[in-house]
Amino acid sequence: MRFPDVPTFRGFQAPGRFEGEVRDLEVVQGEVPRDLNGAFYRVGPDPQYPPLLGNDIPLNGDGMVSRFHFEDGRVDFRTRWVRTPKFLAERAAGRPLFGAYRNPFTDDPSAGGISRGTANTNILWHGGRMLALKEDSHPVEIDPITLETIGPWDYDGALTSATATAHPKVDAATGTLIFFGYAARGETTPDIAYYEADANGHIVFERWLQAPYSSMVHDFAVTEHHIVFPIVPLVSDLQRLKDGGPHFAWDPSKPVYLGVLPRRDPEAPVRWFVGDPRFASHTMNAFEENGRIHLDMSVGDSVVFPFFPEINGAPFDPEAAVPYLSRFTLDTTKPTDDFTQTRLSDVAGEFPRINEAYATRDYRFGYLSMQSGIPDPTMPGSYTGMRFDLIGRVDHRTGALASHYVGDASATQEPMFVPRSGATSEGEGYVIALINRYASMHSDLLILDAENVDGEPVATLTLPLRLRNGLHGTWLDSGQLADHEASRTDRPEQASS
Ligand code: V55
Ligand code: FE
Repeated sequence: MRFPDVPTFRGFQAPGRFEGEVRDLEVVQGEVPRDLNGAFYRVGPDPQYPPLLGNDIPLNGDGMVSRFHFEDGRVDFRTRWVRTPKFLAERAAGRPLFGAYRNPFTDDPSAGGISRGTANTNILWHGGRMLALKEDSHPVEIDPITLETIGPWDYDGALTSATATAHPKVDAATGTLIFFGYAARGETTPDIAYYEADANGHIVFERWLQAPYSSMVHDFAVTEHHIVFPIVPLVSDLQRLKDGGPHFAWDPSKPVYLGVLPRRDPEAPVRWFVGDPRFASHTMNAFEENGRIHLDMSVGDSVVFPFFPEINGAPFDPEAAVPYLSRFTLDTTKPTDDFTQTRLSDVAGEFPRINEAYATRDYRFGYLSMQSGIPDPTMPGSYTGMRFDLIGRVDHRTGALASHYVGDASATQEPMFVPRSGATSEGEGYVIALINRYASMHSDLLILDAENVDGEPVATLTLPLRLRNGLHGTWLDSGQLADHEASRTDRPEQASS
């Protein structure tokens, strides 16, 4: 086999395609804190086979999950592909069967009817299950200890949508899972299915609605009493798929809609707030205050993905694409349908995270990958792209930004906040991130003190391999892992090969 000689599959982004483990990772700086016990999980695309059509976009690789298990100052690493139906079919065939990203019309006939999901975007722990998520398909359950695949999970048949978001929210106060599927009646349909599942993982509420147009709804927002669907003009179209075109296109003639509905209300009309076109991808958090909803997201003037074309063929605009953490405010007490946007940081940033105990509520701190904008001479031109050279912590109370520069010829992946065990305040904990080292072509795992992000790192561990760019992940503390091990008897057979 041979992968195409294009940046998506070369250099640091060359396919990893390696499964295995490294016990007791080497610590090259500092010391791993003994009060950091649990496991950090992250997932990203890593193609098993070269693209069927000769080239592909970076979002379409098979989900590769990595696990870093922390115990008494030691860290063990394990990495394994999710055995999705797609992965298993292609492994059995010994060749790629699925074509372009979210375009089933480009598949080999033998792929017909098999789920195209890659499980490559996020890891969720909820209701005693670990799920690998991709927004175009159903979740796939994996074992949080071995990373072996258990199989697709449809909530005992209650997941009636064809899809489920990779960005569900857990209300920490109740353990409730709030999630949705878009393109819920099939690719490019404007249908959205909204669900809530109780702390045991049983779906207890379902409601269907229609977006004003079909688009990528990558993330959404949840507050104590409301949910908000951001509809941004990265549009999809069935005819374009049939013509063999890309799944999404940027259509700046369309407005942004923010659809607000009260939680767990089967009937209340969706209220659509309307604004000028712009791109918004990931939610940091959202909360409400006296009838106003504040929604903190990374927002750019234009689409961030260079591989989804402008609908009329205009060239990709890298300056307009730069995302900044911004706050949308919607006043539900007023009759008007407008909303405001306020920039929360003048440093570009994406992959926002929080202390998950504060999800859906007023909060003070957020963590994200940021771009200093200072060009790195070893990486010409990279400063307008997506190389994140800073890990930032924003303090919404003071407006202060603390940041850690991850080094020359280096970039951070999504920073994960881990609360310190027994913490008494929101900000107490660690920030963990995988760092790409482009000069030596390997990955480091960096641990920062969340209250001293700009100080000396707590520890740096080094991996004897390269983990290409991933997306999102989660943390399970040692208590959650122990509970899971105790309940691990009589689970179904696990998918192998
Ligand atoms: C994103 C990632 C995806 C996807 C859609 O914003 C959006 C990121 C890794 O897959 O299918
Ligand atoms: Fe995402």
